[in-house]
Amino acid sequence: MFWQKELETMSRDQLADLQLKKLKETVARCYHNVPYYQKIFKEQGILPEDIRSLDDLKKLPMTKKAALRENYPFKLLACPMRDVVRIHGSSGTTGKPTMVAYTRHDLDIWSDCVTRVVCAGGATPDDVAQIAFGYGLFTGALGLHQGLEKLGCAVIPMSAGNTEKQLMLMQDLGVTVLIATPSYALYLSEVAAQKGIIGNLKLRIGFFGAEGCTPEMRQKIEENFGIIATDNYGMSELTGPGVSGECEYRCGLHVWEDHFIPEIIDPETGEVLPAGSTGELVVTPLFKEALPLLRYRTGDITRLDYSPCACGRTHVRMEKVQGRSDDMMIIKGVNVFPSQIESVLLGVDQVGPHYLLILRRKNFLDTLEVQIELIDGSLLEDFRQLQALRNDIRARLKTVLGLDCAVTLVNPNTIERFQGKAKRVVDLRNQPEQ
Ligand code: DLL
Repeated sequence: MFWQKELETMSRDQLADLQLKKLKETVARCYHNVPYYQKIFKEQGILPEDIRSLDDLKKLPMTKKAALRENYPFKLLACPMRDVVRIHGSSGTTGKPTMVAYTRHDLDIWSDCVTRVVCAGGATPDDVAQIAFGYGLFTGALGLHQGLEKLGCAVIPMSAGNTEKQLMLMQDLGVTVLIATPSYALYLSEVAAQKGIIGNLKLRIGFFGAEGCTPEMRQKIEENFGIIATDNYGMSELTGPGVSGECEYRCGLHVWEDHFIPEIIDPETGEVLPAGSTGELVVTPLFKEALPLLRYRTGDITRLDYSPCACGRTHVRMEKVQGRSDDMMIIKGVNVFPSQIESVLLGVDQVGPHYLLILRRKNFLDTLEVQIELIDGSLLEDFRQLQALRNDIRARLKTVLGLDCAVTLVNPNTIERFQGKAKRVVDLRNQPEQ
């Protein structure tokens, strides 16, 4: 189902014309209203009039998260505060959050983008949607909330946590659509199975995002719940969820190109890479009045596929995010993404999907310990089998990563579960040796 069919299926030529028009407006807005950008433009000798084609995008400076931090809270605002109607902030981490602001127009476009995502993934006004993202500064909950409500779903603003109550409402209210991080969805599915209530649920679609999810993890959630799980992507600086989402063919996430221009760059050199290359996603939003950003470096690693999609949408598809460039662990010189490890672990029958990656430094050398829960804890009593399983996992990891890791098998239900974004990497390398 389409939300804005004309816009979602417009020809690539029309799309390019629209992008250029909106890019010129965005650049002018940044130049005239945001001293930070005006200064850079002057230093680099660029004027808004220099943007005559989409190719001229390359002339524009890229923006990093540091710019938002340095201009905390609102020095990058391009409108008077009285025009701002909503404020969100980046989730988690330490220090001051990165604040983002929206005018009424920004909220309107944002919610349309999210409605496109949920329609593409199969939601309809008949659905009852439970939102298990935390409501607050995080854009996930209110973002999906607005989009689903705009579509006409019955939205339950449950927020994160309180797993028992989540499941009770899912059962009692006949919830058909679940919104959560994949890690929390997995946990919910496990608890539902333990309680023997899966058969009572009417769940049919999951909209999972805000963190990565390997195909293996997705399959596990789908099997547990008996649903279709779709992936959607976004980040607060770009607006929140709704930057891209999967259609029914699930062959990449359509980026709403009438509102966002995506590029792929080499994260090391910043050079724009040719179509089809894997690299860091850089996005220029084209509609933001309150906080316009030019060529924002997302830090997320993916690739773009411009080939036509069977659904009829003409907007480019981005591959599932492989990880963040700053997620990448460099261990003994080897580049390792947590998602690679997750794929290996989920291919082993005897272990469950909950794991922890612990990085340590011993004698100036980095080591990686992979802790993973056994499905059957009684295996811990059988030394021989345990050893064989540990060696098997170690060998599989070595084949994929080219790296020797320590594997620790632990009892079921001993590794922490997450209600928001999962934190699976524990980096102890800068702590005294242990
Ligand atoms: O996570 C926005 C969002 C909420 C997207 C709900 C989808 C659903 P932030 O908190 O600013 O915003 O975090 C943005 O989360 O740069 C990615 O690294 C990661 N991320 C978001 N969606 C996905 C996804 C929201 N589908 C950061 N797959 C981004 C992988 C994702 N990573």
